[in-house]
Amino acid sequence: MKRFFVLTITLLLICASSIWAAKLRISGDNSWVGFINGKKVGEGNNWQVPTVSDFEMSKGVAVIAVYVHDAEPGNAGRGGALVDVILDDGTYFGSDKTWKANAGPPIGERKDGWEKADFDDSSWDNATQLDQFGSGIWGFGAAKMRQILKDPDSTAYWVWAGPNDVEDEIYLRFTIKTGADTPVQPIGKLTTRWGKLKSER
Ligand SMILES: [Ca+2]
Repeated sequence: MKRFFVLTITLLLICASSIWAAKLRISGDNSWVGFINGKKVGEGNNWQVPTVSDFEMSKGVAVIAVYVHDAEPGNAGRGGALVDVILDDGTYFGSDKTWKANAGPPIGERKDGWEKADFDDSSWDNATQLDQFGSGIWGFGAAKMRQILKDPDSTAYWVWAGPNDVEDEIYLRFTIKTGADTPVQPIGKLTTRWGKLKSER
């Protein structure tokens, strides 16, 4: 009985430290493809209809990679990308000038593994930070977007790689890490995982 108790506590600690439930939300003007740790999770072509993808962060790490295409060449139209990630304890990460950004060829011609988790983005610039969600040139679409985003409201910024009246094919990356120093534990996910482990015994 004591041994079972120790095993239980050990499993709970492993789950509490390594598995996080999270949500990725993306909008792009005009179209986008989103990846988590190199795996494609969502794509869209109407910036007022963002994609929402639930995922699990094993080992507390996730690399978010997003491609956005602006359909109007050069200054004929302005590109924008709005991305955020919410962990199930409420921790929020929104696109801003700290995200990595890079302009390049259309996604079908890009073969350098830019979306992979282990890709080296250290040579990429920081993103150009544009309007915050709800304001600026995309502000009129916020009400429709909120019907899909629901809670929490986005506090992310529309971003781009370089000037958004010049570049039309852009790539974004952001790495999320939760460590032992993260103050809040993912309680909801822990319960789910423990229930699954128990039923497998
Ligand atoms: Ca353009």
